[in-house]
Amino acid sequence: MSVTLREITDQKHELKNFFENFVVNFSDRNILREIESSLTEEILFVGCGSSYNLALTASRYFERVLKVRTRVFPAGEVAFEKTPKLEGKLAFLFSRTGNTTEVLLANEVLGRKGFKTVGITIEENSKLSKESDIPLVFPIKEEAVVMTKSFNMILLSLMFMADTISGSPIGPYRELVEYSERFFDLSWRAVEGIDLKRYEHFVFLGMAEFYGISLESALKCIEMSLTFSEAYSTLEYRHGPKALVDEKTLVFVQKVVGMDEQEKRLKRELESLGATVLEIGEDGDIPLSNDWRSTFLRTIPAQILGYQKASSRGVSPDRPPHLEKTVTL
Ligand code: F1P
Repeated sequence: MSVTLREITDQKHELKNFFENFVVNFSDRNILREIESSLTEEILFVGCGSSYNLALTASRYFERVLKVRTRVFPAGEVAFEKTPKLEGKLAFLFSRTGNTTEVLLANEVLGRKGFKTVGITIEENSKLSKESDIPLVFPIKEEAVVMTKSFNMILLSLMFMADTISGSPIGPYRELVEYSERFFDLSWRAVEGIDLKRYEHFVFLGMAEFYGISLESALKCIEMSLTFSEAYSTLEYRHGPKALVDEKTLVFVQKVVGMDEQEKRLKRELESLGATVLEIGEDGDIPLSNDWRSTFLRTIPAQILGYQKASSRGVSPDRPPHLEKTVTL
């Protein structure tokens, strides 16, 4: 069995155990105190590739729940000091493998500027875990080149942490985690129902947190299935990119609270141009609560799509050409 598929599928059962055994106790850590003491400052979120998408998505949720100001940068821009002036005292640095060169250089630069760095990784023995001020090592095993379940598990943990700090109830997370198995099956069924050979262009649309999810969705489909894939903030798609729509285009829309009317009109318009549109969310083709807390489940349909499209094209999702698990400069 493909390692990537195994790790995508692991989420069906692992999310629940991970939530009950790790996430709910996560709030004990001294990281909470650091965040609480930085709430009036700007907090930086930094990463590369999927970890950049994770940083972007988490930052939007931190802003929403904690009312903090955040800034998000690709690690390369921090590493080579191409950012505007950086202010604040806390930076979250994301790297699944913990050895990506730009992230390690960014950690050094931020340390020199007086930031306390939180190194978010799944590798205990990585350089990031050793060199960051506060290593946050997640108990997740992921071997494939393509990052899948760790994206969702880390995101869930950080979102839960933000809600813990803000004193929000945790009940809704438990419900979403309970629903994750069914959501996985519904996503699988929805993707299986698509004649994937027909589509050569994938588009992922979402707003706010769901924009980060859309970027990650597109990246999954590129990495696994080598299919031309793009992501936009939902309504941005009408401002130019839709010129590329035809009957080979498959569009995934992440539904957002209060946007039903706009989403309906967009769907109608894109369908009239020949595209197929699938909605993820309340009353959507793949049903899910539109609560922002559902963010940590929302890449699952695209992870399945990437895998299935790779299979239909006869390419291996485990061996994306030109990619390595860790990029070193
Ligand atoms: C970041 C990353 C991956 C991507 C690729 C190269 O790695 O960009 O997201 O899939 O294979 O590296 P990391 O810093 O999260 O380990």
